[in-house]
Amino acid sequence: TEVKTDTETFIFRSKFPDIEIPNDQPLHTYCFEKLSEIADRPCLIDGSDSDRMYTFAETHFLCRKTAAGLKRLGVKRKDSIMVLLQNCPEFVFTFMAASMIGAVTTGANPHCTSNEIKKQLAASGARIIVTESKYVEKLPSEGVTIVVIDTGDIPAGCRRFSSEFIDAGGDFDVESEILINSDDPVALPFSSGTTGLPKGVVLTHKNLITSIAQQVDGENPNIHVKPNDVVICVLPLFHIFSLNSVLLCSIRSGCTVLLMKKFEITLFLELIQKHHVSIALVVPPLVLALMKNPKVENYDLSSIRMVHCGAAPLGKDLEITLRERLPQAIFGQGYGMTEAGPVLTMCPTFAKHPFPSKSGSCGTIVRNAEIKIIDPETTVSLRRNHPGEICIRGEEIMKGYLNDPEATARTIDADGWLHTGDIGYVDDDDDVFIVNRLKELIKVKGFQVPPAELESLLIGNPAISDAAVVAQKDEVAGEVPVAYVVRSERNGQDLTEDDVKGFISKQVVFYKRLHKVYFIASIPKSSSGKILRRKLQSKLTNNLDL
Ligand code: 4UW
Repeated sequence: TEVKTDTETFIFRSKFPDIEIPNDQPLHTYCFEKLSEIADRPCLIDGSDSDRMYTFAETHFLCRKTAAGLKRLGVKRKDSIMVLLQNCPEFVFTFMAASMIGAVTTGANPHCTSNEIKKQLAASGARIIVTESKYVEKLPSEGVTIVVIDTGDIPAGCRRFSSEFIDAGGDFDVESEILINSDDPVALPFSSGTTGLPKGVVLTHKNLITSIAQQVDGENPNIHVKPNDVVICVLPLFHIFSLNSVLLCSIRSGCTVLLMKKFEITLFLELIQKHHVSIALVVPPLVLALMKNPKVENYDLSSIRMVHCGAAPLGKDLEITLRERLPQAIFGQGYGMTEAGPVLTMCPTFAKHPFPSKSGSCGTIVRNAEIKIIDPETTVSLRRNHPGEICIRGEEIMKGYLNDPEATARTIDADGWLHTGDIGYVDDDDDVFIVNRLKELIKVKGFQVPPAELESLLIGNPAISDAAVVAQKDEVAGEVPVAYVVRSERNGQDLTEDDVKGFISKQVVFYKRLHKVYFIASIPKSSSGKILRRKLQSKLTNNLDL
């Protein structure tokens, strides 16, 4: 529905009616609300550990034990802890335990380099890290308490998850021990937003409850998850897509989450067949891998009834192939952004009483939220069918960037609108289409690659006097980063493409590596010194000489 207000703002809302959202309680209380009714049902299955199963009662108990353990280690309300793990039950126990004691979890990618992890650690202020022995060498040797989940030998100075949290101490009284305000932070994912370096995104109990409810609550949930559903959790839990839409939405709905450490096609297919997986949440490169691999033919995937894709644009051909291969499944997209808590729009065909969705659309606006589309130049609000910057307002959007009021003010305006940096439009049926990205962010396999981060590393090389990083389209990854580099007159004459690529590879996680380096005489900039990315981007697309 389009409502024209006095100030000439066209506001778009969901085609589903708003619902009551109980967002004035702690996140864990909300997620486990039906615990007593579903205590004996399977909550987690560890697909990487001989399919070990944890019921809802066991999961809740182990979360409480972990909460008691974290408290013994001195973690207090509003403290941060870091989880540096691939998907595993201990990730879930630690996240929920932190919620129970009013602490905030920052999930980090274990593939990141030591420097990247230390930056996130410093920015988040976390003093406790839950990880695996093999990642300990990437961590500082002092000033932090390291808890490892391994059962074998562990590095000196580390504590063991099982003995520290599970086997030791008493239970934790969730109801009475710690007072949590619904505006307290509970998750701290990192995102570069529309510009600059990665920043901590403060998501509160209220934000996450609102977002989960917008997806799975109410008489006609936008995503109809049933208690006997099995949801495959292959996307990494340190990214908000998986944490929120896979894990937390499933716990709230009382269905089973099948955890996978990482995407490996044979195991993925085996697990789907064996556990009758009914819901798969995926990103476009995973769809591509599935559709291209002949092994898919050898497995029975008929249990899949819903495929939910997002985090990057999905090509039309891929969508068609997927629909052909899994004709029994409802296929649709969601559109998320870490700062938006994260879901802005969701496929209406996933609903209990569904609406049809259109190919290429990323769904309809979630309930209890408002979207407006503005002209990026004039900020004037636009009508239906006119592409412009997508802005969203609602109780699900982040409280702000951690310790960065300026970046927060650039992203959330005085009227509470979060500016996404994405270009899209709302059509006559309230379906949302994303057509472009205004912000500098590059998305590689759904992961964020902030150009500013690579540029600052490049400029740190004495053989480079200036640099700019932009996205290049890629069939497999969606986009990949490429660099324009100005050789330094004094030290850079012999600098080669491989030198530059190698210099970056050493310092960043694999998906941030440069795919191509173009040497250039100078970086085009505006009078205020901003890199003219569009100019470089169009040179790249049109293969123009520089
Ligand atoms: N089509 C085109 C899309 C799309 C897209 C995102 O890393 P972030 O900050 O966050 C995410 C979150 C994705 C997500 C979360 C929960 C959920 O249910 C869901 O449904 C599938 C998806 O990706 O990156 C945010 C940026 O990623 C782009 C867009 O530019 C956005 O600002 N993006 N989804 N369907 N582009």
